[in-house]
Amino acid sequence: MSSLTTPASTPAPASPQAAAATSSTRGTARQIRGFVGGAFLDGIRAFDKIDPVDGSLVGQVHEAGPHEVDLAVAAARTAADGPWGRMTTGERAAILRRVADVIDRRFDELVAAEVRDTGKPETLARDLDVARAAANFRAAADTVSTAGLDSFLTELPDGRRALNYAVRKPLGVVAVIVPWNLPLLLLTWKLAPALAAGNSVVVKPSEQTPSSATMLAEILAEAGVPDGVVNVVHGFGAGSTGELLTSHPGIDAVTFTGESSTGSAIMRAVAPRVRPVSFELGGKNAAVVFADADLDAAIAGLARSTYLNTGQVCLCTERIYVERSVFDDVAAGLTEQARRLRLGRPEDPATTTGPLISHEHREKVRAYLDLAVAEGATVLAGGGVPDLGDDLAGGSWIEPTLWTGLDQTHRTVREEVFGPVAALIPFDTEAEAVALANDTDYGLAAVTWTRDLSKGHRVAQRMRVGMSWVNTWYLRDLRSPFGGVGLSGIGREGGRHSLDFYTEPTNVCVQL
Ligand code: NAD
Ligand code: 6OD
Repeated sequence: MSSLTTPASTPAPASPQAAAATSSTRGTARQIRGFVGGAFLDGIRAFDKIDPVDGSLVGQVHEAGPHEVDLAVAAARTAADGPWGRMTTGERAAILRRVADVIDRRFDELVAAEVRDTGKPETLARDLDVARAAANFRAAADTVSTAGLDSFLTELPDGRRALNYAVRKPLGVVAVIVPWNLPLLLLTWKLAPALAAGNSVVVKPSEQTPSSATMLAEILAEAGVPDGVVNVVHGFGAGSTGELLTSHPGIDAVTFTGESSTGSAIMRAVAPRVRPVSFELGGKNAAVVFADADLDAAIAGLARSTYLNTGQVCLCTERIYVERSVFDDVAAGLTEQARRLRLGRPEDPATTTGPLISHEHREKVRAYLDLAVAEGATVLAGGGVPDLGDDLAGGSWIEPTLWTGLDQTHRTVREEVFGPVAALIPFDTEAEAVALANDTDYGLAAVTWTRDLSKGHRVAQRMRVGMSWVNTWYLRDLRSPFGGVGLSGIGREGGRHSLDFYTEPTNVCVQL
């Protein structure tokens, strides 16, 4: 980490035009600052953000220290006690829809920011990340506009009658801590419903992907979200900004997406003050392919669920169980698909697959590739670091990889890799397939491929996961519950499930 000393906590102009100049340039390096109380904020130091495509410098990120985190929480508290939480849901929903409109208008800028930070193909950033950011705000506006109150008319045997109704109140100040794989998508997935419910927030984006969060703060201000309602602090996790935030006494709840071990650390941080948490954590997701499946569709679906975003989606498949009679067909088809993926620069429309997020993450994934071979894997595709020429030699590239020859005893079948890798394992019966898929400490997502719909429903329901797909993957309604069991998380978000987390009901009982 290179460090750059800057004056701590210097507020910068709040107008979007002035702010854009202040947030984006100083000298030659782009400066990525925090955003607190409606103004940009310098950090205690700055660290380099490196482009995973070629190792070039993206910019310098201002790390928030204790004072900056205090300022952010104080700004959020002031805003939480202000007009935002007292607005009608209709007024807040209208502002959130304006946010979605501004995202649409600044779509290309957001795509560019997301691509610079992650190296993902531009087409993916357009079709998935930024499109979903706007959709998240519209969905949250719809949900809050149509949410009713719980109400019960109570009639007791002694003749007394009472009307119960539960009003939903915001939690107050919510810490929103998000990872680097789908930075804007995952931030807005949490931020939009938190705001719709009337909360103020302090956002801590990943140190790997700071840019789109700072840009979003400008967009929210432009759309009319009052100052202090959304604050962004940048920095690292343990021993840095993330830990300062989650252990801060002014935080009323934490919503977090990231590694399971980080979830444990956050639980410990909030335990003394018993704050609610919503956790979307890691996974070691299974797909089950029955012999009666449409194999072409299954192979194409498996290629997508294994390799999308270079395997860096929490829902990605890393274990593929295939009925023995079609095992060789699926292995051959998926090997061909993996080898056809095209690694390259994000702006090239032919690119299907970007780099991993960082050299550090590549070292982790590469260690699993080596471990798989040591554990006895046969490598059908990939297995190492590609040579993409001098131009991309500084990037954190890895080959899309496929293994056979592994089983449940191997670490590579039990531990989350979070890269473009999967193990193919044969099975003989439906019961065995379900048992293998459920043989994990995680429990986020599963996919079943079959033409037999009864079997599809049956197996999907028996998967010990939060999300179970049949003959598709990642397709879903944003109102559906999203989350995991076991090491994959606590709670559900999406539609009314998000409102349930981001609000605290107060029941009012009136004797009639
Ligand atoms: P991570 O847990 O390392 O970091 C996530 C965020 O937490 C970052 O902003 C980081 O700075 C912060 N952080 C780290 N340690 C912290 C601490 N002690 N206190 C407070 N904040 C801390 O995860 P990552 O490497 O950024 O993301 C990859 C992981 O996220 C994978 O395990 C993946 O499965 C998981 N993930 C899960 C979902 C889901 O919906 N279940 C979605 C995306 C990613
Ligand atoms: O699509 C979503 O809403 C969502 N939360 C996706 C999570 C992906 C994990 O990497």
